Amino acid sequence: MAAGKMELLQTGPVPPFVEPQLDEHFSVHKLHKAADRDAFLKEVAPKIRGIITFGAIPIDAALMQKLPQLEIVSNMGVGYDSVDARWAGEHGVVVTNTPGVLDEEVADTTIGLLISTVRELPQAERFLRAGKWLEKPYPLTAGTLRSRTIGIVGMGRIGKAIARRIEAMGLPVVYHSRRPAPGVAYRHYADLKAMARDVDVLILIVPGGSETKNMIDRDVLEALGPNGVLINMARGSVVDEPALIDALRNKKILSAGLDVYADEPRVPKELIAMENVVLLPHVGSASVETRRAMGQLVVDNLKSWAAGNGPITPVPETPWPPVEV
Ligand code: 8YV
Repeated sequence: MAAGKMELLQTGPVPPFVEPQLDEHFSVHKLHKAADRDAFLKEVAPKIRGIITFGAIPIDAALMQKLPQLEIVSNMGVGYDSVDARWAGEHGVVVTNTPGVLDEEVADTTIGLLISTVRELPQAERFLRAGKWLEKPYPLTAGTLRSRTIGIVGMGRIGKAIARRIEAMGLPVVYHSRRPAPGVAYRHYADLKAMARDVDVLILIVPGGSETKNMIDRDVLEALGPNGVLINMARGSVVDEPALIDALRNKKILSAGLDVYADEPRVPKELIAMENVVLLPHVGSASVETRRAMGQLVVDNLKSWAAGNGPITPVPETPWPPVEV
């Protein structure tokens, strides 16, 4: 371990291509590998200047408070709801995420999940593999994308990339967000329930966290209606999961395609038992190419910081250069 390298705390496994770069430039302490995490943390805490995180364990005030030299938290992912960025901002700690490099990949996955869910492609594939096609054709699907209007919840970079694809498929797009997105011509709904009433598909691509927690509740699902399809590419916390299970079970909506869950990687057994859902294991951005680009941005943020050049992609709660209040 060379002296003078910036000391980092790593809180979960990194993709293999990130590891050599981290080891070359930093002295990395792997919390997730420690047998006794409390003892490990106590020992390394005084020298930790940066955290590298993937969302699996919360980077909250309680953890950050234990690290007196902490300067930067670099999150691998565009969503950073597992980091208390507000606390970080108030205590002079910079948080970075990985925007931009995963937009198209996540948008591609969203369209795949949408079509899979509406046209039951995974179910049809299971049918073939089980040898059932020899007996009869796969039943006609109740769902079709034709004649549907798509309501996107969240119109950030990924929301726009999804909307572009849906437009190309010949389907009308509307959206809900707190404020109308500048330069976006699709119809904006300030009221989520009103949009749910008017559309046949809801695609969720909003940040997680307290502001969006359970925003898809029983009322929104009822407004979506018995022909409705829910696609969640955002965070499990955005959906009231028991209400969703109830809506699917009682045919209050037609089907759901989910990439994210409230308590990942644990998926409710009720969902696993259902046929009118398509369940992905949080793979929105999970290709080698995109994860490489995300990993590179994590490393580059930390390298830039260590070189005294500030962060490359700070989150809005921790602007750079810092704004004096
Ligand atoms: C990652 C994501 O799976 O970017 C995000 O917000 O959800 C995903 O791309 C996650 O961050 C773990 O690295």
